[in-house]
Amino acid sequence: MKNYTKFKSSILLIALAMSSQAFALDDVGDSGYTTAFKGLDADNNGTLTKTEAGKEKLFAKHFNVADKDTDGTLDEQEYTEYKSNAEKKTVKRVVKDSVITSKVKGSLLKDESLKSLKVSVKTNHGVVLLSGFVETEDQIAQAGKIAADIEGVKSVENSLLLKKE
Ligand SMILES: [Ca+2]
Ligand SMILES: [Ca+2]
Repeated sequence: MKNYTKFKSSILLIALAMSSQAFALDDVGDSGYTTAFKGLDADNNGTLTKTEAGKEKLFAKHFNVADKDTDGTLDEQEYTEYKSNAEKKTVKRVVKDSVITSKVKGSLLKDESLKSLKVSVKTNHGVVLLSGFVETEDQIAQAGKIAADIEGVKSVENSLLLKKE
């Protein structure tokens, strides 16, 4: 039985990794950037001012970082480089978060005192949120400890509650 659970969670991990990979390849194609760049370049002069680029949230926040040669405008290369890096980072983070969620779920299932309980696990930026109902204070603490021990976990928000009799 134990082996079966282990097997199941590895399959899940592989499936997750594969679907995220496909998503990454689809999403980070080059063709979209030129279209988006032209869409922002309101006066059609081939560069983006802070106001033009600022229509995208990413550049409203990080215009100065994206403007590598600090000439006060973004050319298409600066725009594409910054945006594709930011998108890759997002994809990586989402993959990391799903891997953490799977690992936490897997470890909770392996724990004798917790495996029969329905604990919901969510991960956002490495922060794991545990929620659901358990039977004892020990189970709350144990689930929190298990989650905190998983590689890549920054912190645990333990919102587990005791079941009312
Ligand atoms: Ca322009
Ligand atoms: Ca520039």
